[in-house]
Formats: sequence, structure tokens, C-alpha cells
Amino acid sequence: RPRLFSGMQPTQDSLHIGNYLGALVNWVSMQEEFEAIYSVVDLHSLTVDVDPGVLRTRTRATAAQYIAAGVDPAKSAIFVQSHVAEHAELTWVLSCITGFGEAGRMTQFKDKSSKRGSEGTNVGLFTYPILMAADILLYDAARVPVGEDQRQHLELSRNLAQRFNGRYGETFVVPEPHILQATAKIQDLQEPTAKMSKTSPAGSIDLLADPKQTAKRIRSAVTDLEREIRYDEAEKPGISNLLSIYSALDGRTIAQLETDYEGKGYGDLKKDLAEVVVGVLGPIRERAMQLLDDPAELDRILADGAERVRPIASATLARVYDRVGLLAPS
Ligand code: AQP
Repeated sequence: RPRLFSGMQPTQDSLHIGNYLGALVNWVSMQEEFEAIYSVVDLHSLTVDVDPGVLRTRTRATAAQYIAAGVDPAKSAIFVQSHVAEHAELTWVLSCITGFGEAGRMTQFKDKSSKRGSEGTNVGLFTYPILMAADILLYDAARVPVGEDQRQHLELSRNLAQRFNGRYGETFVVPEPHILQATAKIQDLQEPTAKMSKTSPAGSIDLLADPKQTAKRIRSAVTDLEREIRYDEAEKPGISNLLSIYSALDGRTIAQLETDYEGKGYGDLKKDLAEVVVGVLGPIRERAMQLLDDPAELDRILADGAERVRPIASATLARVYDRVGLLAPS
């Protein structure tokens, strides 16, 4: 079976519905066809200042949400990035073949560093996509299921793989993105022209949130001054986003939803959508809570995942070290 890698950062207590629809739903369906490896990328999350205890809690919570959403530890390897040291080690080698300008052109880095200012921007934020390339290339992953926001980072991973192969001989598999167009970009409920993000929680729908809070967030989603329920990303980003979420969860096409809501108000749409969302997320939340009640069992699953992937990562790193001419220890 071809191999697949993906990961999420443990940057909040809960994942959001953008992570779920943009990535997790794909993860679950792809684990049948692929040898899937799913990581909680805790090293990536160190680019944000975080309390150590909070990070540990969030790391377990993120893994619990993968499983609660349907990732099956019997089929897929689920592990914590820092448990496999090769991720950090390969990052160093790859950073030595990455151009400074090339890394500086990453739009996520440009956005985040301009928000944080040069004093608030750490070097980890700059090398973040190189660590992501290491994650993927270590496992010879042919496919990487991610949301649209990660497309440019994936392109860098492909470039680095090709560059290394060109310079040192065939070493890495060049990965292909796997992006589900309809749900690749779920927008923020409060600011529907920006993507839903863990770093602006007020506009997100969280997997672990109380159903009442979820309904309230949907009720107060920003829309527009018209009355018509119609998909139009440019003119009606708020309503379009609600329709995308609705369609992804309920199975009806957007065109069908437009017909079904003809003559109805935004309030009706929001009320029904809240019910659909709570109906899907409720069981995920419950299962995640159960898993978090037994951290020892969760840690066992994570240890097992790391054990399964470590031999693959160490074989790749050994190959890379050899190719670049690092002297093997005797
Ligand atoms: N809004 C989104 N719509 C669709 N897919 C999304 N993803 C993230 N946001 C959306 C996908 O989720 C996976 C995990 O990415 P992440 O851990 O970087 O999550 P995040 O929510 O983007 O994280 P942060 O901490 O909140 O980062 P910023 O500040 O960048 O938004 C990926 O597959 C991603 O594509």
C-alpha cells in the first residue's frame, strides 16, 4: 500500500471544524487504501509561546480527537512527533539545502512574522516548513492530505525532495498533495474572509466545545445585509462558508441547499446548521472525553505508533546521512 503522512499542531485545547473537514475527514477515509501515518506535531507548536503543562495536555487531546473522529489505531500509526528524534535531525540536513530567500517567500511566514514583528518572530517560525518537509520525506509518503493553507509548504517539500535527489541520487519519494476542494478552506465565522484558525478561537467551531456554545457561535456568525441564501464567495463570504460547512456535513449539494432555503431567512439556516453540526460533533466530543479519561491507554497507543514508524524514519535518515557524506559511527 502506498504511504501517507499528515499531522496537526497541538496549539489549542480543541481542534476546529476546519481541521475536521479540511483534513481529518480525509484521514479517516484514506486509512483504508493507504498505509497511514498521523502525527501530533508538537515540535511545530513550539513556535508559539506555550506553558509546558498546557502543551502536554493539548498533545494528548489532539491525539484523542484523531481517534474520536475515526482514525483507527489498529489501521493507522498515531504518534507524537518529538517521540521520533529523526524529525529534528532530518530538518537540519534539509535546512542546509533550502535557500534563505526560498524560505522567506512562504506566505504563512510572511503573514505571521508581519503580525508578530521582528522581535516577536522566532527562527522556528521561519524553518517551520522545513520541519514539515522532514515529517513527510522521512516516511517516503506518496500523499499528504491537508487543507489549502498548506499547499505552498507542500510545494517546498516537493522542491527539497527533487533537489536532494538531483544532487545526491534518488533518495526521497516526491510527495503529492491530496486536497478535497469543497472543504479545503473553511473560513472564520467572525471574519469570513480569513481561514478558520486555532489562533482566533472566537470565530471557530470547536470539536470539544459544549453544544450550546457551538449553537451560539453559529447564531452569531457574521453574514451580510441581504436576505438571500445564495453561494457567492466574493459578495457573501459568510453565507457561502455556512453553506460549505452544511453541505460537507449533511451530504446535500450547495445547489440543493440553495433551493431548499429559498424564501427562508438567515436565522433558519443558522438554526438548522447548528443542529447538523452538533449532531456530527456530539459523538466525537463524547468519545474524545472518554479517551482523555484514560491517559495511560492513550499513551500506550502513542508509544505503539512511535514504535511502528521509528524503523522507517531511522532507515531514511541513515540513507540521507550516507548520501551527504556524514561518516557512519563504527
Ligand atoms: N480553515 C481551515 N479549513 C480547512 N482546513 C484547515 N486546516 C487548518 N485550518 C483549516 C488543516 O488542518 C490541518 C492542521 O493544521 P494546523 O495544525 O496548522 O491547524 P491550524 O488550525 O491551521 O493551526 P493554527 O495553530 O491555528 O495555525 P494558523 O495560525 O496558521 O491558523 C492541516 O491539514 C490544515 O491544512
